[in-house]
Amino acid sequence: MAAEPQKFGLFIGGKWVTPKGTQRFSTRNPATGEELASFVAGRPEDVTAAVSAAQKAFPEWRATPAPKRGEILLRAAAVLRERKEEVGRIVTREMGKVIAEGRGDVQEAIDFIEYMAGEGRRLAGETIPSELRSKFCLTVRQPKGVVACITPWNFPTAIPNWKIAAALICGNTIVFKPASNTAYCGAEVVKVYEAAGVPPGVLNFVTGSGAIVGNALVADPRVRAISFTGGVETGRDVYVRGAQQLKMVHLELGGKNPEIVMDDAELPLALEGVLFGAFGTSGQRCTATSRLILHEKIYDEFLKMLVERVDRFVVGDPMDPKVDMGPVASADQEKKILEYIAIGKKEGGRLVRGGTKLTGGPYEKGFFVAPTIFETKHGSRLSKEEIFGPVLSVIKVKDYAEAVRVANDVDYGLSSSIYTRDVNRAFRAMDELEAGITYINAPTIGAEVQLPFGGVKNTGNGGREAGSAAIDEFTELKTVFVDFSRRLQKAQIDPR
Ligand code: UN1
Repeated sequence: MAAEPQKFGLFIGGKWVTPKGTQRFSTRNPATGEELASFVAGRPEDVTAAVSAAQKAFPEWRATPAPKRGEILLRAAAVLRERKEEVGRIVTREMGKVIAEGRGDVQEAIDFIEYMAGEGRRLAGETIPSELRSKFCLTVRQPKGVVACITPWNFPTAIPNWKIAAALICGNTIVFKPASNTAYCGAEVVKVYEAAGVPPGVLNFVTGSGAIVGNALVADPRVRAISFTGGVETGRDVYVRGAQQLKMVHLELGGKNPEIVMDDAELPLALEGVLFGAFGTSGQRCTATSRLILHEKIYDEFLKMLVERVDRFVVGDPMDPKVDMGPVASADQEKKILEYIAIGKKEGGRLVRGGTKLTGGPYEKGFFVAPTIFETKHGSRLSKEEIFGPVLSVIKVKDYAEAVRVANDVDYGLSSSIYTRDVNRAFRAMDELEAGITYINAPTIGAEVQLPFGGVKNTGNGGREAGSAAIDEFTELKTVFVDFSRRLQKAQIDPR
């Protein structure tokens, strides 16, 4: 039985509020069309109120010792662990990834919050020698102030937490805007921090469109940094607008991630890798394997193995543990993916499997696209543009050099993978693949929270999140010189 849709307000200054006269929007289950929850369509004045609350809370949060902030984070991790199953199911119901992945999304959030809680007892600066006598030099980390976290729908609890937990431990206060179609997950994340005792105004939550809420956040001069994960076009726009106010803009954008399978690869292992990489989360990961680059010697054999497995792939209700792949996240997603499939056909790719919307029976009310495999030529749009769906381009190459050339010849560089048993080649690939992440004998997905995450080229603007890099994202480094010589010493000028 469908539960009564919940109604959420905004979370501003420690209170759930529904400002007068607001309009609402709802999120729906992409597998069934069921309405899940409704939210306030935030307006610029709501953003102003949220930023004011964050600004007001900042001095006290900044002054709270980082280990104390860490204790609150640890409580948040405990609350989320307690609620893992419940929130994992909300993830699956709201964005359609299969339930094992819904739980994984939440686990990634828990892992990261715990990792950042520990950072409260580090937050390390450096001590560096002075060129002068009786002078001591060091760096300390200070929070940036009010920061905006703008997050996507594909990891609706993990990615918000990558940003929120890191920003909090560093002493920043936050306005968090989730993707509209996973606002329910976003609200649950906020409830976790509320239950953990984050003080009022430290974490604020404003739902609504990017055009209104996102833009108002970017425009507010009090917001000193913006951490954005999403599409390239929006990311570029946020970057340009942020630049006008010299804001720090952190971007995590698209990918066109290759899995290379060499002729000496362990083929069954590479097969498991590509299935998980290409069709996990219905291909809707920035790290999804969207290109399979096969050595010509194993091309026919591997493609046959792949097709046999895909033919047995179960697409359906993502809540059913026997299902391999759920729906795509929304009508917009479905439309875009089907458009790319049409492009693939038109430009002469050979459709090997899938290529259709699934209809009838369990698919009737949802957005289901069959797992799709195209044989493509490198250079075609399908082989170079991000699709963000269960569509895999297969490309034949004659040797390692060509594989790397093809792998690198795209506008993105997030993740990459090579399957080979040649250790020298594996190390070469580690060096030569143009990407922020390279996996050897493992798929392009599966990042762990204690390592930096991010990419090169159009995937971002040079920053990394997760790992200790997350601390760089959310702090200013202050350099301190302490002169205890009791005289004026002149660097570069005093006799050496
Ligand atoms: C993303 O798709 O934006 O490595 C994040 C992975 C996940 C995170 C993906 N742990 O695929």
